[in-house]
Amino acid sequence: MFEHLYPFERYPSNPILNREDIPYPCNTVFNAAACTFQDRYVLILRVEDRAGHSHLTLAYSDDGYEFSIESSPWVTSSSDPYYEVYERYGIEDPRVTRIGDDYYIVYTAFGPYGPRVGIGRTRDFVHFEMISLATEVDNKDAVLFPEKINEQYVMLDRPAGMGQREGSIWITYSPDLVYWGRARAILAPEPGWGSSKLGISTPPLKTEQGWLSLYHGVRDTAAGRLYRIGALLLDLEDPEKVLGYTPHFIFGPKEYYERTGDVPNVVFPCGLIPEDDGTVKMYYGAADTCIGLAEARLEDIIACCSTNMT
Ligand code: BMA
Repeated sequence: MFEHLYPFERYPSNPILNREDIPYPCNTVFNAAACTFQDRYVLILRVEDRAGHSHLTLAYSDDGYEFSIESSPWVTSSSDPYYEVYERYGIEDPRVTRIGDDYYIVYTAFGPYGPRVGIGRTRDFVHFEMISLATEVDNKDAVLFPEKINEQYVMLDRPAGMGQREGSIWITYSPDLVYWGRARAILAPEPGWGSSKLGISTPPLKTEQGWLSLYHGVRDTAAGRLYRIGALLLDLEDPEKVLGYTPHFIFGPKEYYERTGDVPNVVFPCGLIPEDDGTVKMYYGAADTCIGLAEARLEDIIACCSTNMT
């Protein structure tokens, strides 16, 4: 009856990936980037090892539902002395954006100084070239736009805030993916479902109505944090302009595998794949323990972005 408020439908055989599917010992698999490459679906999995540090492992699929996982990690923390300390505790929560023939992987580098945004590139999903640690610490949840705007690369990120408001969504620009600037805040937490912090979840998807991204809103409750999902539409030419966002969450923890796990009550998408029939596949980490898949019609998500709409 209220389906239009919750456009996503879960894949009935969720979760699609569990720790048992990883062909080597690990603690969990969750928060995966998603894209297509050479007619196959690719997931860049965040796998947490038994020491509690994360790395990235590739999974491939012909249909987007059944994935086979590579037998060893693809990208692990950098051993380059220039980067090593900042990735010492792992690399987490990848997002992937294709620009031309290159696939840019934006992830959280985690080390003793705190989280930073890392950017790397691949053309073949074999070689991975590190480009930069793009931000200072206390920043994560970053995504790149799939094209330059006004000759600049554009990124959304989440520098931490102060006091009760722990983090908002910001936009920043770069000529070369190394030096970033002209940063501005575009969406802050408000009392309600995302009152503690907001962060971008999926890279912007170009639609006729604007750049569409999913974002997560976090609410601190007496029983811990709740991670839920909204959608955000940005102006195609000036992505600092928020055209609309969802007044309510459109996806949240409900099923047992989202409610129970290492971190309960978390849904955390990092990848959204558009299909030719107007639907999208959303891949999301569930309770920091496994990966779920949910599908929606793109137009239904956009229709939910009513706040701010004129
Ligand atoms: C965020 C990130 C995510 C994680 C989420 C819930 O801050 O660390 O990797 O899924 O918390 O634990």
